[in-house]
Amino acid sequence: MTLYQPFLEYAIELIQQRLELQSYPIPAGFEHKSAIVGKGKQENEVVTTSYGYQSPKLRQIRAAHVQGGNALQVLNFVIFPHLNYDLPFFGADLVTLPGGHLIALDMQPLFRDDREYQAKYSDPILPIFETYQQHLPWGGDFPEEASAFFSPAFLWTRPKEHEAVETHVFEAFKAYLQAYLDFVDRAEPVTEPQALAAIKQSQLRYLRYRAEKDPARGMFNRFYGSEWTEEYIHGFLFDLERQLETADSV
Ligand code: DBV
Repeated sequence: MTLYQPFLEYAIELIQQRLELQSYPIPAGFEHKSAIVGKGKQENEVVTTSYGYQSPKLRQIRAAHVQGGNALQVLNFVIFPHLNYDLPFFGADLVTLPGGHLIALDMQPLFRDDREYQAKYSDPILPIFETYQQHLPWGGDFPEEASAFFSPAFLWTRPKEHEAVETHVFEAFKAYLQAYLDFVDRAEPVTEPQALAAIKQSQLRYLRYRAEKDPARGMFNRFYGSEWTEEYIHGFLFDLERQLETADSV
């Protein structure tokens, strides 16, 4: 059972159609990682596969796909725009664990409390959000400090039924990604130095939060050890700081 494989295939096909796509380098040893976990009947192979792309406006489009049997399926798919665009992040965290499904889908704003920014990048998504929220009610508690990073169109839900993931969640994922690519089509480069500095600060704030609080850290530590995990997080999943240290343009 590979619940999120169709999501991944859809996303890759769509970005290939709509963007001038190039691959994004994945550090050696991180494209494919597997481990045997559990004992006896519980024994399972857990495979993590990584995907990376880039386009003229998008610095990194990347996915981590974790497959470890029926009760362990994760697709974390994030798009990080180049620092000279005010585009939000596309963020999808699709998680199936023994306890159930946990779905987070959003266009995560750079400037959440800026009304003009909201009008540009959140308001247009609200009708899409409302369409799917009818079937996918609010998922309840989530870390208070994370709320600063989500938009009013944050779809956060814990569907009880497997089928809801294959239908409503999949449709919502497609609609959000299409709408995101519409934003990308229209985005114009930012040139004003103050605006550029604000974008960089906001991207770094987001990135540091996600790297520091990555909810998958515990899971990856258990499967693959902490050395691999930290390198995966800082060297691939949330790599902006590293890139700023080494590259002259990002
Ligand atoms: N989450 C990631 C990456 C993952 C991943 C890179 C590759 O950012 C998986 C894997 N998310 C993942 C797993 C869990 C969650 C949970 C395995 C379950 C952890 C567990 O229960 O042990 C949205 N993801 C979550 C939660 C939230 C998100 C709110 C619940 C965490 C909790 O209750 O503590 N997406 C996540 C998030 C941000 C985001 C926190 C912040 C900006 O964009």
